[in-house]
Amino acid sequence: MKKKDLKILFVIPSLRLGSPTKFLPVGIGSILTVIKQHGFNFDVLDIDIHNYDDNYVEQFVSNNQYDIVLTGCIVTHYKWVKWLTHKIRKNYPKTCIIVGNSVAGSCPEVFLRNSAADFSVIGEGELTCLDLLCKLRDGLPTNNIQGIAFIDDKDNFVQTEKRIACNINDLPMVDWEILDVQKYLETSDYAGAEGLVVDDTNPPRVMPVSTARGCAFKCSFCHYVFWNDPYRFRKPSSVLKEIRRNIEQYGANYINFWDDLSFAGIQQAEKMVDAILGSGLKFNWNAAIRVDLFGHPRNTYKRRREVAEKFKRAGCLNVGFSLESGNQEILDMMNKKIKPEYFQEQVEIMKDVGITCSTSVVFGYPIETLETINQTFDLCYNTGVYPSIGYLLPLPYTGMYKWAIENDYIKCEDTYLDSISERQDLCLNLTKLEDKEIMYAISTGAENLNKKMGLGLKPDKLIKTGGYRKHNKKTFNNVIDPTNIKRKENDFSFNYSEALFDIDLGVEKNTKNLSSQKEKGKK
Ligand code: B12
Ligand code: SF4
Repeated sequence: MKKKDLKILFVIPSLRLGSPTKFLPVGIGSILTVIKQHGFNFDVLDIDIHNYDDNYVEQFVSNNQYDIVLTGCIVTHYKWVKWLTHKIRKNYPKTCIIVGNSVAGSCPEVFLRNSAADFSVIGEGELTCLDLLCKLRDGLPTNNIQGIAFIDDKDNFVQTEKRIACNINDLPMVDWEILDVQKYLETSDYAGAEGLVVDDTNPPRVMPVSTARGCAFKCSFCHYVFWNDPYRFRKPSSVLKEIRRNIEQYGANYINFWDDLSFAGIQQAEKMVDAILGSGLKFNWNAAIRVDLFGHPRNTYKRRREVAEKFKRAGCLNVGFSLESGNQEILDMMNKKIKPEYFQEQVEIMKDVGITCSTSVVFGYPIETLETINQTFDLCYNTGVYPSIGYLLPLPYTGMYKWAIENDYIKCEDTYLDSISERQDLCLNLTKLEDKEIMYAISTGAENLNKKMGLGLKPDKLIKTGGYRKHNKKTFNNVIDPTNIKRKENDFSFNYSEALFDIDLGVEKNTKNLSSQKEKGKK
């Protein structure tokens, strides 16, 4: 393609079109920052923040020709991304289409064979994307670029050597000016800011910061793009530099640590909170941890409690950690490497120091029974935490996806991936229970928990299952013509955001918290 001034378009998809809460896209934002620093010019079609519907997108890609179009998102948006690539290809056969993130990287062959994309970028995107754009601009061979996959001239699937993970401290902080950052800030007011006390003098200004990449664990239902890279975390000084910028330039007062795992150990965590305390910066924040951080007896109770207190003093308002199941056998099958007791102890410590807890549970492992479902609800009740409830959603590259294929639950991967929505929908039932039985047990358990905890959640807020009827096909062998996909067949209307953020998270109500603010705003 050798061309000095490539015409490049980045498309930012919307996972939840029309959602009142928007999240700054950290992954694409980081790629755009690196590409810009290396002198590339590009346009951005930000579907998410502008809520462009499919007609608009279709018109846009039909009326505007580009040499290269790039996009990427989570694999649950597989069908839509396929649709987009085919729309581009239909109008402009020579446009090079590059797709990253798990939609392309966790199932590269299925994706490349069914979409109209030319390249899948696998794993970390910044350097691979830069390498690819430079080679395309200079007309150099692309088949030896690390971290990509493509279908060659002989129709063979080719996956190149893996790219070694970069040093995340060397990456530039995301340049949010590339996007409509003000609009994002206006619509991300409450994005994940659990526990934030807001009043007229302190309006929420929430921004994400990525402090770590990947996770030190490999649970059998999980996949993250940095799966094959070692767990890495940024130096506190680098994280704080970005937070200072966000406070000074954007007036941020709440930072979401947008990580799979913000802290793998107590020492790492303590170093970060000490640095926050020493920085003099005043902001609130939340982080993603595991139940073993403050719940595992490998550190004394006293030490765990001391570090938790420091968290609070450093401005932490909420930590997210997943119980997943109250049944040890299921936890073992998940490869979670935790015990339900850790959860109990961690919740106790966090509540003691005044930090709220968000947790999630996954129902639907093959050995799930009515009894194990109750065990999970009982544990939530005993600890006083209302969880984000979800079903096991086997996603590509996970142990449970492999299991579902081997056990004939997924017959055609492409059709299955077209059908999936979110974990709040029962997309594939791997248990011995009937669909109705498991759904009833879960909604009853949720309702009981709601009553026992006196939360007053309305039935539609207990768990969102609206998509079930649309996605309850048991066998996925109904192949869809990829050139003629209608978005509404798989409508990704938001639900998880509501399920997560609209509820009282089992927090002591000594302050005016977000849920009540939001309710007030609605009235
Ligand atoms: C923020 C977030 C969300 C936001 C997304 C909003 C947004 N605009 O970003 C919301 C809340 C909407 C969300 C929803 C869900 N999420 Co989420 N989310 C995250 C979270 C916490 C941070 C994402 C992030 O910023 N990562 C940091 C950046 C640096 O990484 P990245 O985005 O992956 O980008 C890199 C690469 O992917 C690649 N890349 C990305 N884009 C592009 C584009 C191009 C062109 C190229 C070349 C490369 C490329 O390069 C980037 C830099 O290296 C991650 C956990 C995590 N740390 O990744 C989970 C995570 C991505 N989510 C996950 C899941 C499961 C979900 C849900 C499916 C949960 C559910 N309810 O069922 C839903 C999906 C909703 C839907 N409708 O489809 C999983 C992904 C599973 C998978 N197989 O992909 C993750 C990894 C969490 C986990 N460990 O389970 N999520
Ligand atoms: S579920 Fe959590 S702990 Fe398990 S691999 Fe995924 S991010 Fe890590």
